[in-house]
Amino acid sequence: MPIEQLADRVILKHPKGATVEILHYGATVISWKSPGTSGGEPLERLFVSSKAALDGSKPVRGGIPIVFPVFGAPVLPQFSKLKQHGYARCSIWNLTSVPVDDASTVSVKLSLGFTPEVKAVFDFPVSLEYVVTLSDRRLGTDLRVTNQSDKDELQFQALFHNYIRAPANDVKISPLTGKNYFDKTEATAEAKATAKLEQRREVDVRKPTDSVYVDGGQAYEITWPNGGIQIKTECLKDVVIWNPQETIGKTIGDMEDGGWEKYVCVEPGHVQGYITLPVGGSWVGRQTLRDEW
Ligand code: TA6
Repeated sequence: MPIEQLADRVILKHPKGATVEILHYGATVISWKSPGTSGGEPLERLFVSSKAALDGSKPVRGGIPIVFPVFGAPVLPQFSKLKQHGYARCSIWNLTSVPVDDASTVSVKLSLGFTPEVKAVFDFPVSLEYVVTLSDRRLGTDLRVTNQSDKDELQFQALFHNYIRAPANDVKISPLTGKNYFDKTEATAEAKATAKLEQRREVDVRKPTDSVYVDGGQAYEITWPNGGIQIKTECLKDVVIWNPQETIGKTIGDMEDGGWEKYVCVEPGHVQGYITLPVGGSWVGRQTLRDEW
């Protein structure tokens, strides 16, 4: 299956019309098009703001940024030099393996080692490998983290910050009933740190939403009239649901006008607590997105 290598990105093309574009910067998936049930012209399934920088000057506002090794602002002292959401989304990754092509899927692998840029902000030898797999109606992303230290454990968080293209005010997300979550839109630190119980059968984002569901599950359905995306996960116990709505959306510099209306972020990850890897240990977190199942 065709693979196109451009200076700043890799493009995979499936014979049934699906395509995926991955920037070397952040290994950010910036486009996934798939034909859906109609089998017609492939549709874009991800949102990228028209004001997003794609030149490596700042993390991409949209697509699938990779959050590693810390979600949000750093708390642990060893992460103190890192910016919000860590370094993976703002480092240049290398294409390390040619596509694996088995007639129904095509995959590429990008890697990020302990480069001088990473060393400058993170004092821990780690290797990251990211495999993106495209089939006719599915997109898979697998992140492998290996602790390359010869003496220390590695603690980290990881998350796929999926910007799902969808009419935000019509979106419903399930199943999250009965799950505990932390509501980051609360005003005080105490309220932010107090778990709430999700009672809705279907979660919506019709008010500003920034919720961290703990042990959210392994599969999520995001539906809206005439559309939907299903996400299945492995080793990603939590899920974050984010949409800023208009008032906060307007304050985001690289958000296009009205951009908040065009997406919902549904972000599987391990972000409540940390994963601990022994010397030489590896961890893989995986998600598969499926269009209009
Ligand atoms: O995952 C949700 C979140 O952490 C929100 O709190 C929100 O601010 C968003 O990510 C975007 O973060 P960014 O650093 O990309 O502006």
